[in-house]
Amino acid sequence: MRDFLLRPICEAGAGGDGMTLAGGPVRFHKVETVSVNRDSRKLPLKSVAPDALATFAAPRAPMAGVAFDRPQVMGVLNVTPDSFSDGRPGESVGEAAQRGLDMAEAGAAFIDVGGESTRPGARPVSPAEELERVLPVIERMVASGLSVPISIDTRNASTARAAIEAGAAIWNDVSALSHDPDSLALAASLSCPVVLMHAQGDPRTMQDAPTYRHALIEVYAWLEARIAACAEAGVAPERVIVDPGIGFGKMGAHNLQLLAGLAAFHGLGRPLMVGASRKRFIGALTGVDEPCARLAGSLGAALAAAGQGAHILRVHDVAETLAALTVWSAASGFGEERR
Ligand code: 8Y4
Repeated sequence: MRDFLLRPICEAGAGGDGMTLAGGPVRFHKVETVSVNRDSRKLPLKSVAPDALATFAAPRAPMAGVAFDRPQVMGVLNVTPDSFSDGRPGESVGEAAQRGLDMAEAGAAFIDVGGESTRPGARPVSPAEELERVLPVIERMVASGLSVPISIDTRNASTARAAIEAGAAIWNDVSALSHDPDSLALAASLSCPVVLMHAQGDPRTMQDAPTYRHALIEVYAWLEARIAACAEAGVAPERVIVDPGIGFGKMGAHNLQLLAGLAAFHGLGRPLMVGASRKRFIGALTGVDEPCARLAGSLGAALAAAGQGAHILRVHDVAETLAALTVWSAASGFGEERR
């Protein structure tokens, strides 16, 4: 198992020298070593292997037509009647679809539709029930001319297949195609991007004292191995988006280590997605029990992730996150572009 990583040290507004980080607005001028048992060291770029630097710096190709030259926002559209954070009991298909259209109008680059609550301790719903929730909403948004790609948040191959047939463009799987034995083969038969997210354990038990020797190194190594396993099964790495899975089998300190070390994941050479919005570690840091009241803390997490070159921020509050990114970008001297 890997016990060593490199992490680009990001300095917003540091000017035109150094290298661009993964094709985005952030630059880096040094790289730090991350190791399980040795102290971190800061290395000048001239003493880092050129191929490692090239992987950190290379622009990431667009996915589903969305460019990654700036942080993009993915709006969360939960259609779980029981979701404790933004579920709407009794909401109609039309109302749910309208929420998606509104998020696109507000500037979301993707809409992530999910019908199974994966919150800690949640009981799984059957794939049939999940599909019954998401499919009508996807069909309605497509029929209404939604202008941005839909991502389908599911661990089930049958749900993913039907959603993609109905027009979804990305498969977001919190089990990284490991939950359903049919998922790898289905993904191989498709041509859409897939989000491989790290989780330790399954949603029902994942928060029962998760442990790591070093969360950043272990999550990185796991994603690296998963990319290889997917490639073996016929899912080209070029279709993969990686995500460290904030809150999925992690204690507060693990989540913070992942966010603080986030730029290391650019070593995987893939677009990087992060979902911190409204999660429990934010509530714990800020003393806010109610998930809906965690906006301010969530914006802090979003800007921290953007500062380490995250390409996709999965958030509940699209307009607010975009406003924060606009000011962050302008105040960081990222130039003429709006963000
Ligand atoms: C309050 C509100 C507290 C929401 C917790 C939550 C991710 C994801 C989720 C993520 C990717 C959630 C489907 C969990 N999180 N997909 N999905 N990355 N790729 N919890 O971080 O939002 S659901």
